[in-house]
Amino acid sequence: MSVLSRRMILSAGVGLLVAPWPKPVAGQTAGPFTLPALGYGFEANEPHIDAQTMMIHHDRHHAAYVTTLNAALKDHGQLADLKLASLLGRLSSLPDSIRMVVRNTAGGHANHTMFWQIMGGKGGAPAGALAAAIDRDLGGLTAMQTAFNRAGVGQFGSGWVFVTVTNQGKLGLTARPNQDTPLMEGTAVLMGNDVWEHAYYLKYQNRRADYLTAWWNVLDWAKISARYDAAMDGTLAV
Ligand code: MN3
Repeated sequence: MSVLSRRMILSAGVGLLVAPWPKPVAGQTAGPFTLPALGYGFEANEPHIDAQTMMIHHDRHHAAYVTTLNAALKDHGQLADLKLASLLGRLSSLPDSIRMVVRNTAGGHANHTMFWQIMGGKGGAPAGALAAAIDRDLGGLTAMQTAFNRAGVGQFGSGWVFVTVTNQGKLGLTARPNQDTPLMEGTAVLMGNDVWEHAYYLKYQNRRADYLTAWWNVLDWAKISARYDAAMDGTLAV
């Protein structure tokens, strides 16, 4: 372990207890990426996702991805200038020394940024163009939910389930391990669920299927519709 990474971990451990994240490491530039605000309270997704899970997940897990990503990029100024999706789209061209850490942390940053955006709602059903696309491409909301939940249960170990969207508005369903994302293949993400144990273990323990089922109750379909429109406008960031 390098001196820098050991320092980061020590700093991170202290930061968990006493300070909001991200906590800059002495002598290190702040880096180009920042932890986005949730946009709602930690309790907003109760009772389906508990406030403690939301706090740990956002303030610790996501914050750590951002801190580690910025540290990895700090000596690679030209990469640090890239937008997150562009960085994820060119992993194969990155230096060997940082490719894996960027894959994991930039992926984690993109995935969680999307994840917070689409929650904080009351579930229900999509409307308008998005509802029509779900009917056309994924067999309707109920069929989509069934296939999505099945993919989530079937994802071995940690990972994500995603609904992808093309710039013509065509939807697809896919799962990825770890913090991988379809953005790594240049494919936009409409929405997705985190099936890492840290996303659900405090409340659901090993019952991932129950978490996947409950998650639909906290979605904000207006936000997801806005992402759908942005994907077709070419303005969807991650
Ligand atoms: Mn997570």
